[in-house]
Amino acid sequence: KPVSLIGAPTDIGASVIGARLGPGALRVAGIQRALENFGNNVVDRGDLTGPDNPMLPPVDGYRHLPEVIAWNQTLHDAVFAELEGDRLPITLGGDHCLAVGSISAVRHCRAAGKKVLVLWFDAHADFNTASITPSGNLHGMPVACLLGHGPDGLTSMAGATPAMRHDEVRQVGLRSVDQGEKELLHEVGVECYDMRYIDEKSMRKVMQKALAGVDEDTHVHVSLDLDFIDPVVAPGVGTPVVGGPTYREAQLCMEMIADTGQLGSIDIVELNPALDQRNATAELAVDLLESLFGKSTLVRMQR
Ligand code: DIR
Ligand code: MN
Ligand code: MN
Ligand code: MN
Repeated sequence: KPVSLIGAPTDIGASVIGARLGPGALRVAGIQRALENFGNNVVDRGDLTGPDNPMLPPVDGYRHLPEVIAWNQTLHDAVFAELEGDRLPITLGGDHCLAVGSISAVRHCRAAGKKVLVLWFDAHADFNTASITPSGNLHGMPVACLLGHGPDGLTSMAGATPAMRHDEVRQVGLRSVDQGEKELLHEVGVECYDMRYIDEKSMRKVMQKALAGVDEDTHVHVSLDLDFIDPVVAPGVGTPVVGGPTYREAQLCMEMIADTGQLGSIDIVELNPALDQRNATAELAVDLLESLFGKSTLVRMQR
């Protein structure tokens, strides 16, 4: 499938600023050339535009809700257009609130009646709501919004509300979940693989479970929050959490997704170049994308 890069330079939902620089850093790390080297047709659509970050305190439990809605509507429309053109969109964030727009577009466009599986790689569950959030930051809420727990402007973007059923999302890498969020996650029944589970079962087992049921009729969406990876390897993020997956564990996730052949769309989010070390986290993101698109060391038999 031809690939489209869509820059969404904003930190409107984040706790610290800097993620607005993410698309530029990914381009500097050679994202387009890396994907082209795998024989992909890649078009860079450039950067979307939207409201500046006014850096205001929360209002009724949300920071910057109107601005977050505006960015997500714009991104939704851009991702939707690529999907309708039978292309594979990669959203270059930007903070993780943007996944509301991109994933709503995946649901909205599924004209083919495909099944959808969202693989959410993150240290955080991003399952807060206005009443339980400790921060008001909307990058901590996109999964809740997609499952229908959120403000109208963010839960209705896919046309149908909720955009996703709880069993269409699987979370990998969790190690920082707020108390209220932990309870809501359990109540709603989202399939989560936290770091303890990964340690006890291995990443291979986790990904076998996370990918269970994927067939030729499934659209797999990868939402990769770069704070998923251990901050020793991926320091360029706004909310690092110690005790994350290694480089190889993260790469294995991507390799196993590539093996399914069902990758349909991607978010690369929460890259904060202002906090990075010599663009290492952007370069890591490009490495992981190469693996997602099938880079492998040797010629391999499947399984
Ligand atoms: C925290 C941090 N759970 C919050 N969330 C982050 O503010 O809701 N998500 N950093 O990526
Ligand atoms: Mn996140
Ligand atoms: Mn996170
Ligand atoms: Mn159920």
